[in-house]
Amino acid sequence: MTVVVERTEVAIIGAGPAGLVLAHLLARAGIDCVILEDCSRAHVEGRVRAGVLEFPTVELLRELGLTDRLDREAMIHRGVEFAFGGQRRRIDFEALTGRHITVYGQREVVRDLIASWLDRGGALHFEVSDVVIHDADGDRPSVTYRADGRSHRLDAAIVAGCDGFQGVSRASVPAGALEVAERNYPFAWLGILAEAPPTTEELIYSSHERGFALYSMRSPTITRLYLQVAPDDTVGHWPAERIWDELATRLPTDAGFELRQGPILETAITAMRGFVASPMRHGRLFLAGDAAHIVPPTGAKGLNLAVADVVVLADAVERFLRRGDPRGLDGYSAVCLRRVWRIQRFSAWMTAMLHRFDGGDRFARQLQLAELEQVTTSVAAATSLAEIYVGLPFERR
Ligand code: RFL
Ligand code: PHB
Repeated sequence: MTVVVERTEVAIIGAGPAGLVLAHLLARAGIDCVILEDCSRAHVEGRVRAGVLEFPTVELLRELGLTDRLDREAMIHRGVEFAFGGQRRRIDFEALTGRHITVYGQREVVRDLIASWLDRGGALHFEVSDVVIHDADGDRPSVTYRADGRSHRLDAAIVAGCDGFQGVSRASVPAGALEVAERNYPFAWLGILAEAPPTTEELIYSSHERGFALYSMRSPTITRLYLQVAPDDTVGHWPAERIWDELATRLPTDAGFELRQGPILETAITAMRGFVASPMRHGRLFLAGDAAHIVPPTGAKGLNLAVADVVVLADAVERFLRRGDPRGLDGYSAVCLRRVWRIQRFSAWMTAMLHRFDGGDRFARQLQLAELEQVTTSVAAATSLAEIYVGLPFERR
C-alpha cells in the first residue's frame, strides 16, 4: 500500500481555537505547519459553545489581523451583573480594571480563523481519520492518518495536540506518564440559542433557590441562555415551554428586566467538570487547550485558556526551531499550568458561589449570598473578580 509522505515543522492535530490560533502564530514567525481535523468544515464552524473573549484574547487576534469582522459585529461589554436574593448588582470592569470583555461567538472566531488561514494558503485537512501519533518520545515524531481514501504520513519536528477533550493526543501518552486531577460537579448546564433580541446590555449570572441561570447573547437578535440541570438530565425532558418557564423563574423579575422569548435554534446539555492533565508534554508532543484541561463554563474561560496555552507554545517552538534553544519547550508545561490552576480556582469559585447544591443546608446558602454580597459591594473583592474575568496578561518572553 502506498503512503503519501509529507513533511512540516509542526503537525497540529485539531482545528479548534487552540490549533487555529497556534497555526496563525507559527505562520507569523515563518514556521511551517499543517493542521489535521477529523470533522468537516461545516461541523467545526457550526459548533456553538463559548461566547466571551477576554481582553488579551482580542488583542492577540487584532495583532494577527483577524478582527475585521469582529470589530464590526462583536459586542463590547464593560461589566457584568449578578442577580441574587431579589436584587441585581453590577460589576463595572471598565472602572475597576480599565478593560472590557468582548462577546463574539466561538463559531464566529473559528470561522474567521479558518477563512483567513485558507486565504493565505495555509494547509488544513478536514475529515481525516485514523489519526495516530508515532515516536513522540524521539526527535523525529510523525502523525499518520487517512484522507481521500489514501494513507498519509506527516513527519514533523513537533506535534501539537490541540484536539480537545475527546481527542487522540492525550490518549496516546503512555499510562503513567500523565497525572490527572479531576472534579465532576453534581449538575450540568442546559444551553439554548434563541432567536430573540437581548434586552440587557450585559450578561446576568443569577443565583436562584431553584438553581443557577445565565443570561447571555450572541448578537442584537440572538440570545444565549443557560440553566443548571441535573447531571443526568436529557434535552427530551426540556420542551421549550418548560425552558422558558424555568428561565422566567430564575432570572430577575424586577421591572427593569424583560425576558424576551423566540424560536429556540439549538438546545444542548453540557457536563460540568474541572480536569487537568500534567505535564502538558510528552517528548515532542505538546498538549494545548481542552486536550490538556477543562474548566466548568461558569468563568467563561475554556477558549481563552486554550489561546493562552498556544501563545506560550508558539514562542517556545520558535526559540527551539530557529535558535536551537529548548528552554521554552522545557518550561512550557509549568508556565501554562500556573495560569491553568489560577483559572481552575476562579472557575471553581464562581461555580460554587452561584449554583444550587442539593443537600446543601440553609447555612451553606446564606454563605453563598454573603459571598455575592461581598463581591458586589467591596471594591477589593469586585476588582479581584474583574481582573481575572477580563483576562490575566499572557505570559510572553
Ligand atoms: P476544541 O474546540 O474542542 O477543538 C478540538 C478540535 O480537534 C478536533 N479533533 C480531532 N482532529 C483530528 N483528529 C482527531 N482524532 C481529533 N479529535 C478531535 C475536533 O473536531 C475539534 O475541531 O478544543 P480547543 O481548541 O482546545 O478549544 C477549547 C474550547 O472549545 C472550549 O474550551 C470552550 O468552548 C469552552 N467554553 C467557553 N470558553 C470560553 O472561553 N468562554 C465561554 O464563554 C465558554 N463557554 C464553553 C462555553 C464550552 C461549552 N461547552 C459546550 C463545552 C459554554 C459551553 C456550553
Ligand atoms: C456564553 O455566552 O456562551 C457564556 C457566557 C458566560 C459564561 C459561559 C458561557 O460564563
